[in-house]
Amino acid sequence: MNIRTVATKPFQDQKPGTSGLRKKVAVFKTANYLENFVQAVFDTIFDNAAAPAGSTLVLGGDGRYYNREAIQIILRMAAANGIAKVLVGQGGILSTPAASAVIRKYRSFGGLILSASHNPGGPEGDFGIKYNTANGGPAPEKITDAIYARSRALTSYRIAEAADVDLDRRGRQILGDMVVEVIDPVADYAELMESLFDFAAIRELIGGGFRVCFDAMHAVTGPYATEILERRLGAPAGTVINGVPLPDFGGGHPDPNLTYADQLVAIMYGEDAPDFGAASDGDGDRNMILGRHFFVNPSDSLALIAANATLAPGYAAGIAGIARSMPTSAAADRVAEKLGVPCYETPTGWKFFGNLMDAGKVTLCGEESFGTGSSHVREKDGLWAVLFWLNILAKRRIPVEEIVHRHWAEYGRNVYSRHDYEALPSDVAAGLMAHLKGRFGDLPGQRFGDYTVKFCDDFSYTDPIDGSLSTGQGLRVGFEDGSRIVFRLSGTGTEGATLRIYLEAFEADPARQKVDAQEALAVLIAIADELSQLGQRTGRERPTVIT
Ligand code: VG1
Ligand code: CO
Repeated sequence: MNIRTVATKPFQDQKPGTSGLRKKVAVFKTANYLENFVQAVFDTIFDNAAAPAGSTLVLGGDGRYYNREAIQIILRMAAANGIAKVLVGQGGILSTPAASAVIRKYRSFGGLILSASHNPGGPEGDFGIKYNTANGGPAPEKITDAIYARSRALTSYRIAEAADVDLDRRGRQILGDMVVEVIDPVADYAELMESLFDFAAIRELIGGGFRVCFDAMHAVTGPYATEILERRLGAPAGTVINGVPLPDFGGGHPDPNLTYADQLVAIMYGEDAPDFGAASDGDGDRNMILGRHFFVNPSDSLALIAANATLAPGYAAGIAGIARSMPTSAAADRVAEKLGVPCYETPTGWKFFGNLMDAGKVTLCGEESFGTGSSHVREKDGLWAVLFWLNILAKRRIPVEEIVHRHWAEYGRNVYSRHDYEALPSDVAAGLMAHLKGRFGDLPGQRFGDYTVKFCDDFSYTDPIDGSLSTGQGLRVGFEDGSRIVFRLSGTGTEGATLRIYLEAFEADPARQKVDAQEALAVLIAIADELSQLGQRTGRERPTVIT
């Protein structure tokens, strides 16, 4: 095998964000850009030496534009860095949760997942890359920091001279001294789902006329959902819409929320709506759950799955604990309390859940951003959440809306909303955060109408397993009655800055729970504006996306 050592210079901006390195495709296509990051990963995990004998890497992505080209480059670099074997999804496809499952099942040392998740794709869109460790989860900050440091010191990378691998042909191929095994991207994942959920009960539910609509948004879950929902669970053809993955996601924004999944929303709020609707994102780790004319808030979904977990065979013995990201509502905390299990509050991003799951402290994890998952893998998992809901519905046989209403009546409702202000000038966003933080000394005790500030802080987290400290994770303003507002800057955007404002209030009275969240939160929304000088500083009259 011929290996070339190519001289290179460090890039300044290869710091991984909330979920790996995400940039415009044009940036990734800059000479040596992808190569530098990949070499920095290999140098970090192999300690600047060749890979240990017998190492297996998992490789795949969400099928977006530049996926195949990037895979060919990474395969040649893997061979040049002494990796013995790469498992790559056919067509270059592996959803993020499927990649996690494959890493775990085949005891690989880790994986490279190519995705910018819910960000748009295509030549003008975004691309991304993320390193996951042997537990199947995103590398913890310790490792991503080391990768970044290494990328800043890099002077060369290694790449094999070899022909392209045929990504569409399943089975073994040889690249230099390395074996490339092109695998079915769906099979291992589907088998894992069958081991967790009562497929017979779901099949019976669907066979009885229960109607489902799943929107794959022309992203990676198409083949997974078609295999599982239509083939294995017997849902009629057409249950999965937008099921063919396209490099530009059909021009859409593969983000399963009420704004971007508008086709599904129209179906679920239309006449003759199906009983259950769901969507997933670019790389298959997010989920949106809808009932007929009804939206399930992701924070509620986590709580509800926890409360009903034992209905699914994989969780029949109960759950060890729950973890949620800080901005996620405290609905799950109430369920944990009732179940007598711990509930952990972590910073945003799935990488903070890995240690807790590895230590057996938690079974279920969730984020308000349409992310739910469990210790079956180490990523959030869109279709898993959909199947969990179908399993619950198959057992309880009441509509989605009724399940949520009964849950609120029993536990109280954490009325919740997130307002996103996308593509703000970075200095405006930074100025707003600095202004708000500057007020923190005076805020406690101040009254805003009926709301009195109880505390405010910049959230930081000490990992209970390895003691590592993460700071600057979001500005919190808590009120005496338990309501709160959180301000956070996104770590996944690629244009300017995205400000996220998370609003939460608690309603214990069932007679007042069935209200519109925006109405119920109107006063808090106004307080958020006043505290941060939002309108004045951004000139925006309304959020880009409301969830
Ligand atoms: C967003 C979400 C966060 C999620 C992350 C990755 O991050 O808020 O909860 O973990 O995306 O999700 P941020 O920093 O933009 O708020 V995925 O589906 O893009 O991998
Ligand atoms: Co995603």
